[in-house]
Order: sequence, then C-alpha cells, then structure tokens
Amino acid sequence: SGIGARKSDHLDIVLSPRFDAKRAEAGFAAIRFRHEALPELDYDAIDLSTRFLGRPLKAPLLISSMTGGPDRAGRINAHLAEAAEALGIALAVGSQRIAIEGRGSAGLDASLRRLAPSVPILANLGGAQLVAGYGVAEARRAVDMIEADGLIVHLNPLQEAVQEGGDRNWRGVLAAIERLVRELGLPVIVKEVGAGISGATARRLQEAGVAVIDVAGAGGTSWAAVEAERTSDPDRAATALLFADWGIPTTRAIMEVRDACPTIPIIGSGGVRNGLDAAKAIRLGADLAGQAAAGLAAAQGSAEAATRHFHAVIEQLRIACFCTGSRDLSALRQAPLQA
Ligand code: FMN
Repeated sequence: SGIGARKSDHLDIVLSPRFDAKRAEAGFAAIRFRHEALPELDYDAIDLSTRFLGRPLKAPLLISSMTGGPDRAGRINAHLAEAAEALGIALAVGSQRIAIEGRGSAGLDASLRRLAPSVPILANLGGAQLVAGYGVAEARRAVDMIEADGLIVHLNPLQEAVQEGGDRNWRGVLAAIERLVRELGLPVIVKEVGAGISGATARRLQEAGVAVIDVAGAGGTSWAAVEAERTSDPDRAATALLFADWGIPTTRAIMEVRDACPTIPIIGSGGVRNGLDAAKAIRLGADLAGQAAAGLAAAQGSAEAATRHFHAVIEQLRIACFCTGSRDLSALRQAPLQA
C-alpha cells in the first residue's frame, strides 16, 4: 500500500497495453442535433416503434452479439433475452461455433427463445468458418438451435490477423456468403466486429444477397486493443497495439453504406455508448442502433439490471426525439443538425 505501490500501479497501468492503446473516434461526439424549444409534442406519445425481419420492435435497438466465458455466457444470454423481451428490442447472440462443435451450449438452446418469444433473435457464425468447413448445414443448426429469425455472419479479419492461432485464410468468404444466402432460406446479416464496413464492401455484400448490413465500426470495442492486453508475447502485443485504432469510424461507415445502398436495412453499431449516440446513428442513416460492450456489465449482473440499462438507452433516444421535435423515427431522420 501507500504512494509507492500506487505509483507502481500507475506505472503498471501506463505500461499496460490497454492503457496505452490509442482509440479511434466513432464520430458521435462531433455531431450535435439542433435543439427545438417548441417541440409541440407529447413526450409520452413519441413513437419509437419499427419492424425488423418481419417482427415489430418497440424501439430501434439491437443488443449486439457477445460471447463470454463458458459458465458466464449462459447467464449473460439469459439476462439479455429477458431484457430484449421486456423492452421489445432485437437480440443477437455471440458466435455459436463452440455450441455447434458440441463444446458447451452457453444457454444457446430452445430456452433462449422461450425467454424472448416475440422479438427478433439472430444467430451468429464467423465468415472465416464458412471457408473452413462450415456450410449451410452448420448455419441451419445455428439458426434452429435458438429458433432464430436470421443468421449473422461476422467478418473479423483484423481480429484473426492479430490473435494467436487466428483464421488466416479469407479467400472465398464472399462466395460462401452468396451460397449461404441462396440455400439458407432465412435473411443473412453481415457485420464487422469493430473495424467497420465500407460503402463499396456493403455493395458487394448486397449484390451477394445479404439482407442487412451491421457496420460495427471503429470507436467502440477494439479487438486489437483487447488482444494486445491479453497476449503475453510482447511482439504480438506491439503489433496488435499498432492496429488498436484501425478501422472505419462508425458514423462514417453508416453514411457510406447508406449512400452506397440506399434501401438496405443498416444496423449502426460500434461505440454506441447511449441512446443519444443511437439517435445520431439513426439520423445518419441507420435503421437500428446496436450496442455490445456498454451493456455488458449490466448483462452480467441480472435480467433486471440489463433491462434497466437498455430502458435508459431507449429513454435517452426518446429525449433526443422530443428535443428535436421528432414524433417518430422518420421525423428523427430529418431532424436538423447543428452547423
Ligand atoms: N461479435 C460477433 O459477431 N460475434 C461474437 O461472438 C462477438 N463477441 C463479442 C464479445 C464481447 C465481450 C464484445 C464486447 C463484443 C463481441 N462481438 C462479437 C462484437 C460486438 O457484437 C460488436 O460488433 C462490437 O463489440 C462493437 O460494438 P460495441 O462498440 O458496442 O462493443
């Protein structure tokens, strides 16, 4: 104890890769709505409802894919499913690779759909898996396991490149996605995991038949930073750190994809910290906003804590609508920004 130990802790922290990591800016802070002092609205009548994959939502939010440790993940998934159902928002599960390989279920079974019978639930597999032995049969199992409404394919080339033993062969991923679209018979959603999807890449994915793009841009969770923290190999850590702020910032990715694909449903995610960021994502062209890391602590706690967290996000989004004079989401998309 004492100042020596504290300084030593400071040193350790400053020396620790995570602390050192430079972070990308998602871009939300640079955007401000123009305040409307005369909204002429009843706050309680603001309509945040929308539809996603054929199901109604009470608010335009997706709880983004998260996997956790073997025992913790099951609890987290159950808490998130209860919160999603209570609030009427969409839920994506984390990668089902381990469940498909029979190495633990993490609550990814029929119990999940029983906890969230009315909201969209999205299954999740990695794009690299599609060229390393997984095909439509595995995708179908991932979907059936949780009675999902669609399948997310996550693209994480940076994460795979910096992590030890990562999947390095990414040839043929687009063709594999195209095949999956043809054969699965359910919507295929493609997402990044924190480095963003460009407009041009979104176009290629749309031409392959992908139904929804989740940009998962830079400015939130950085897997390179996480890897730098995790590894004990200093060379690997230095290389991972170099890429800690790599990627297309979320706000930019949303605008690019909207421009390149005017009608495709977009999920705006990556560094969405709160409901005001969610409102900005929607204003820039997203149909739903997605959040992972910022909800994780609550999700670990309890279903009630997870519900309180996402309830607050929805209320923040509603205040943004109220104070821009937006009675619903289409009005929010036209709300003036501050010059
Ligand atoms: N994305 C996936 O597609 N599959 C996963 O299994 C997955 N696991 C994650 C686990 C954790 C703990 C976190 C924080 C994120 C994970 N992600 C995964 C990425 C998120 O879905 C999301 O795209 C990314 O974290 C950016 O959002 P954020 O800045 O709100 O965290």
